[in-house]
Amino acid sequence: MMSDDFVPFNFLGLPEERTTPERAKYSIVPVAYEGTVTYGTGTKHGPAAIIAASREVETYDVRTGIELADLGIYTLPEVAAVATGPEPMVARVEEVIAGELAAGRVAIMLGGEHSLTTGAVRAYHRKYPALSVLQIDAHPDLRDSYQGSPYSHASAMRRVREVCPNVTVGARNCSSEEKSYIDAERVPIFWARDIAGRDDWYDRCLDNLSDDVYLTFDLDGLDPSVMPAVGTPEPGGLGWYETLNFLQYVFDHKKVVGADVVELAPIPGLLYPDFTAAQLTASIIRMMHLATKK
Ligand SMILES: [Mn+2]
Repeated sequence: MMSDDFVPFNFLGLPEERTTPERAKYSIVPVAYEGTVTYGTGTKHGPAAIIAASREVETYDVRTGIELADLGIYTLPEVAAVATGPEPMVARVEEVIAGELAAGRVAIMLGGEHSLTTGAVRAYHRKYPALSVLQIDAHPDLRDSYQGSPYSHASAMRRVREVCPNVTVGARNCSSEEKSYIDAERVPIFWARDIAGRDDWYDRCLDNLSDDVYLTFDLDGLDPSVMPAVGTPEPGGLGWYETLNFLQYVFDHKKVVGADVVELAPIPGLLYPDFTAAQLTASIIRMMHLATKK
């Protein structure tokens, strides 16, 4: 029931008849979970903040002419946190995402902490056995375990690499243990410092990806001037257009089958990071839609 008295709480604030799951091609899966976060907390508030901000995003895009309200985007209710720990939580995410894929929708997960990505990748890998993962992140997240947990946010990619290959873009820092692993396993990492302001690394980066790509976007991959609302705002990250140009190149050359946007930790009273995360999510859906038109 729509009336002027209610603003729908879904991604982009779409009227109910535009968000029915039966007709949707895309689903937004909010997972409000931060079981292993250690420093700046609050990422469990990330999904709701992105959805709240998304209701102010212009659904029409002047550059492409795409009207997002016409695409069929359904927002799931928030996936409840599992209290028994990060491993069952990852399993829960895998189950929910697999259900979306079985229903024929492209699931876009909103986190929540980065450990959740493991569950989403497991579900996508079952549907796309040749999957590879593109990670945008300030950190490689390759610790074998962190503070006793192999399912820590700091171990997200280590678990993902047990499922399929990955490439990391925008990293600035890692531990010595991770560096040893990166060297021994030849993990492809495009460090922020080496790629800043350039595009001559795009093809080398894409050489490390299969045709079916899952994009995991840790918001701390962006520069803190663009995105301060993360647990560890490392200086020297990616700029806004730098990010969009690279992503467009990826969408032009690979089939991006799924994505997540994780680790927003909203700062009370500071709206632009939430809005930036919402715009990034909208841009990813727009690029996915454009790619299917080709
Ligand atoms: Mn991360």
